[in-house]
Amino acid sequence: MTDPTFEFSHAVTRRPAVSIVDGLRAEDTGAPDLQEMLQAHTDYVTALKSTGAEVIELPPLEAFPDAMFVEDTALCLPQGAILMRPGAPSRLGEVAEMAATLRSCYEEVHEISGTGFIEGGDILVTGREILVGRSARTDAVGVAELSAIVSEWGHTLREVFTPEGVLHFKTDCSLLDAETILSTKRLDASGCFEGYRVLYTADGEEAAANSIRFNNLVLLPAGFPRTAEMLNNEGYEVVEISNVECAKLDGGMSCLSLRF
Ligand code: CIR
Repeated sequence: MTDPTFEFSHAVTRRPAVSIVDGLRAEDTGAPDLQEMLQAHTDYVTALKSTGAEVIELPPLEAFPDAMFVEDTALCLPQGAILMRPGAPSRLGEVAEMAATLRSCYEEVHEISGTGFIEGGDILVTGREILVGRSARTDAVGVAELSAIVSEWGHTLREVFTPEGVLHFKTDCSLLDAETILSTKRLDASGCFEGYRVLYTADGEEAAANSIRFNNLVLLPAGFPRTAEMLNNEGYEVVEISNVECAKLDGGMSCLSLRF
């Protein structure tokens, strides 16, 4: 039996484009360096492949500076995929660019087609439910439309809230296994993970929360030694990937792939 929350045979990634310097960011801390970003992206893809998964590597999209953050364009579940409707206007067109790839992988592909907005970075799929954080990018109408689609497939969706000033719900948390979540203390304080086993990022290492469990590995942004040590002590196999350039655009480990 595979566990669909962290055992994956496929991932989709997209290489960064030259236009990445125009990517969205909450605060300008300087332009990302494309060469450094490409190196980190290669390391990321290599880590995914090292688990035996097939990685579909899509080419850069100059017209969409944030297109490398593919996670926001779709939700991939065992029953099918759902194309999202990003709340950032400059990112809406990324969805059509992802559609063909997902249609070639899945028999069933739905789309959020109403007036609401929802981005994949606000969605955490656990062993028992789908948590969706309302945020500046994800609204109640978008959440309701997704809820209707996934309930047809037998999933329970629970609406939660992304903390003020945090880009996405998963900026502050990630799934380690079906029942275990890596979270910042500030997000867990909202009570959204009651009943789960929660491991905290070390104080001052909140940016380590945007990690991914992918098969046998936990891909963790590099530079958070106390969180890495805690995860190692808990028995997880941690691979550290540089996130310096993506962090300038509020990106982390989860946003760089779709996993199914
Ligand atoms: C954005 O603001 O949309 C991008 N610069 C970063 C998106 C990160 N995506 C994610 O965490 N899922």
